[in-house]
Amino acid sequence: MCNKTRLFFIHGELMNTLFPIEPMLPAGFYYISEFLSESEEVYLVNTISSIGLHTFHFQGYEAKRKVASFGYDWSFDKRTLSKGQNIPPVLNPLIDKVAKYLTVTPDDFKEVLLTEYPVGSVINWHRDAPPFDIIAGISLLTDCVFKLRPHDKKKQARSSVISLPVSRRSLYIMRGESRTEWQHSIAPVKNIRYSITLRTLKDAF
Ligand SMILES: O=C(O)CCC(=O)C(=O)O
Repeated sequence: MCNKTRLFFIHGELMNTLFPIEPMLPAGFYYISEFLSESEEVYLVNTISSIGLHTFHFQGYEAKRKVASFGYDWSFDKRTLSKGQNIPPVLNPLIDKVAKYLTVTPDDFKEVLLTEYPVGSVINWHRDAPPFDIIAGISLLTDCVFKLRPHDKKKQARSSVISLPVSRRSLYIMRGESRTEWQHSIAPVKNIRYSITLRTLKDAF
């Protein structure tokens, strides 16, 4: 279920070493530290600050985090996918960079979600929305603890939780088993954190 080998990228190539490391990550989960330069981070933080985010609501509950969604938006309440506002062109340099890294086309990213986590806020355990395929997450402003646990309740135990330190300016990728068989959450953040989540759509949607 887990990659028992170390995964890292050299010049965009995914490499495996023979040496197991902790934490072991679910299959399909990749983490790339320092994906962005400091100046790219400043550009994106200024961009997000200039875009109006709104409080996230879920089943009548108001979360502390704020969001803005562009492209296709999944409503967790209605369980429907709808076309929202166009993706702002100011985000194109980031989308191009992530697309190049993953060898997909920029247009494959059909949703961009901007999220602001105020101090102490979280995202609770969940699997990503069903219509999406590849999830690419960029972290800005502060580090966080990104947690993964099996989706199957029978496999959930304290010992099955993986806690991965995720640094500002990093990129994580979730696809395959890490999307379907695992849930993820983010522990309360110590400082304000922004994230940018890029999503491709499954062929069926
Ligand atoms: O902020 C993040 O990196 C996680 C975002 C996430 O899990 C979500 O929007 O469903």
